[in-house]
Amino acid sequence: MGQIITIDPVTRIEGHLRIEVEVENGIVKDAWSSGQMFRGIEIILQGRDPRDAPLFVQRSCGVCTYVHYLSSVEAIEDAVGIKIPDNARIIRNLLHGAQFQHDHIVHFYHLHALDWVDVVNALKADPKATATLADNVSNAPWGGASYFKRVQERVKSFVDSGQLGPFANAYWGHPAYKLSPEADLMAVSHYIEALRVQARAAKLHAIFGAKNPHLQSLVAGGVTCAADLKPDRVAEFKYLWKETQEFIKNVYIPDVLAVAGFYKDWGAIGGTANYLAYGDFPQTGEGSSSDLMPGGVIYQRKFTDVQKMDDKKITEHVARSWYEGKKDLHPYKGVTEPDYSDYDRGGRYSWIKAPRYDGKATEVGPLARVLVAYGKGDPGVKKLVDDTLAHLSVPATALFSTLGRTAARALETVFIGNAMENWLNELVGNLTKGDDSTYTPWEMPDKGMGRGLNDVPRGALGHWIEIDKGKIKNYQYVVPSTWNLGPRDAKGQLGPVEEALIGTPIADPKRPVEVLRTVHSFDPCIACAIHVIDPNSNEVYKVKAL
Ligand code: NFE
Ligand code: MG
Repeated sequence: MGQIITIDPVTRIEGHLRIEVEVENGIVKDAWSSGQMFRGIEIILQGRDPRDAPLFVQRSCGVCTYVHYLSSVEAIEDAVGIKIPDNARIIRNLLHGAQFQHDHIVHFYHLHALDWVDVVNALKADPKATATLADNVSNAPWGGASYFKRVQERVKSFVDSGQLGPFANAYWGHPAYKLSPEADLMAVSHYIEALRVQARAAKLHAIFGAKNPHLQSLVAGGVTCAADLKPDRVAEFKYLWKETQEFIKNVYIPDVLAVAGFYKDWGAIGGTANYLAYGDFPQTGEGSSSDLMPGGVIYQRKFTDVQKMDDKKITEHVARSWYEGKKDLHPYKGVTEPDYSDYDRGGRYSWIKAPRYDGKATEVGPLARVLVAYGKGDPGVKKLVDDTLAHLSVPATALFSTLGRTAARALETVFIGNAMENWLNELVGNLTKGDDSTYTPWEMPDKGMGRGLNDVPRGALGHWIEIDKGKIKNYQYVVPSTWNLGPRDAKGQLGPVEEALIGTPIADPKRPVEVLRTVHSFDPCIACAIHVIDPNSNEVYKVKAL
């Protein structure tokens, strides 16, 4: 047995995740991903009016604040057989697009960048040389030697006072950090700017959704923001959208490319084999066949051979999770019966279930979506990906990696953000024609079964509902971070993040920044992945942030 490294909790994520790796001769040989909290939202829903579900499930998470709302409303619509008006589809796409813009900016700058950027090293930078570098790589609206000098002084005052705040407890000075001091200073300053940008981007949700987090304007049948479909509100949305999209194009994308240029070796580390996308952003009333980001499945990295996605092939395993039962079940038949035993690497070790598609562990998220769209030949995605590969001088195989996952997230942000302009124009066109319909009336049936499948910032999200006597009989959701961070299944097959970690080089087992790079590249959200915190868990598992 090699040496076991335990990271518990993994920080810069939502929820409680424990990652263990076994390292031998400086390489990860085995890995375990464990969700350390239990939530019983699915159990709380049983017996309630189905119209309660969207409001309850949305509270699963304050990060992807909108997506459970959307999927739950769509699951009811599917069960009842409701077709929503065109304007409702467009508004939902706009709110969903805004979620991507906001979420991916926050992920790159505030949750992931410090795995690649050494904040303390930025103190060694020459502000003038940093200004020249920033002019060369990005089109940021701020810059110049005096600007970078001020940022450097702020960082220095943090470091000198010993109060690093959000920059504390990192592995500064680790040999795996490769950026020049100037690139580090540029990235740190963009980290600070991105805090302001994300606060403004969050207002997009408030315009057509009343607030953020936890929007208020969706109901089964359509949307309720009819009073906001006015030129001034649309113009306000467009203004904020444009400001956000300009940051994405002029700062986020160039920063990802600049950082990636220092870490090309990560184009061969952290990949997985199978990928699943449900697809999203229906462009017409036809539904998923008109999705901007198409659905599909890729086996064994064969991205030129994208298979059709069939949600009947989804099951969830609990053989290695703290739930009763051993058999894998389709979400319509899913059972969530907690049964906690000790943490046992050879047995049950997580509150996360293990979803499988056609029996296989599949990665979901930006990389899966981009690979599916690329493999299906979408011209817009193809151009973005090919230009990026050419810019970095790396082959397409470099996509199957930690670097590929982080780059794919940036590329889809710009792609989806661009499409939002078309949706706004379409909305204005409908309103100008006099089509201001936003809701289809319906009645609650006695019985029904339905699902809402969406592709949300972290990946494929599905909600399944069974209605009986007008009440919720069963409700299950399978969430992106359940797919990506789930444990082994009944057959012993590893979950995607476990698979991705194997083969990772570790320079210093006491400071495993390399493990964090791959784990963070999935943008884990354990609040979502496990659907009331176990008050004992923090006592049972002492924090071992090695
Ligand atoms: Ni709590 Fe979420 C997204 C969902 S989880 S962040 O995106 O669903 O993986
Ligand atoms: Mg959808």
